[in-house]
Amino acid sequence: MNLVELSKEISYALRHTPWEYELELDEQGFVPIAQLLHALNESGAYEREITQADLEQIIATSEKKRHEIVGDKIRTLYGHTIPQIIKKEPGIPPAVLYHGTTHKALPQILLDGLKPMQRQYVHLSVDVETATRVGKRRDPEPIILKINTVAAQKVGILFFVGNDKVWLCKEMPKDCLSIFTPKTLPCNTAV
Ligand code: HQG
Repeated sequence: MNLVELSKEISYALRHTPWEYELELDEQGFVPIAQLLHALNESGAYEREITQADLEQIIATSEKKRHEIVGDKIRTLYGHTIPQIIKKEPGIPPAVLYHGTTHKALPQILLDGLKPMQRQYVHLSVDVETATRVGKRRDPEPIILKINTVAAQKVGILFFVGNDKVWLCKEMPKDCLSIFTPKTLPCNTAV
């Protein structure tokens, strides 16, 4: 069983096209596990029946916490593009967050700030490493933006919890971001 492919299909269904699977998300993005399993198994795309244990294994072994099971329901934690806005839990983020983006997008971002584009929320990372991984999906040498979340909250930006590495917001004004350049030590510095 290819759990990566299965995880991708679940993200596809729960982030982008629940109607293709005859699923209806509740306001926090949850669907009954039984309904999701029924839809996945009905397609006949998998070599054997998908079970709740497979879903649990995906969540336990994935390098990113994309999905969450609570009781008899499952949801995808971020990345939604469906018209129905998923309600996320508000929270106070770390003082600094990061966003990995492309050289191509940078001029527009410096003019307009960060926008959700196709998704419901702007996605921000808790560390440079995660932001770099996000940015590398589209640019081999991504630009890393540093987000001053204290300044953002002062101008009324609300933050929402994605997962342990991802925070969400509706937009990020340009005045709250700067280009992050890692500090490099002069080559004669003793370490
Ligand atoms: C850029 C994946 C022009 C933005 C990742 C990004 C993440 C602008 C792109 C999650 C802009 C949108 C989300 C503006 C933002 N003008 N471009 N004003 N504002 N952009 O994919 O953050 O692996 O929707 O910089 O790891 O890249 O699928 O967002 O380059 O956590 O679980 O517009 O999706 O998670 O791209 O990625 P996306 P993202 P998974």
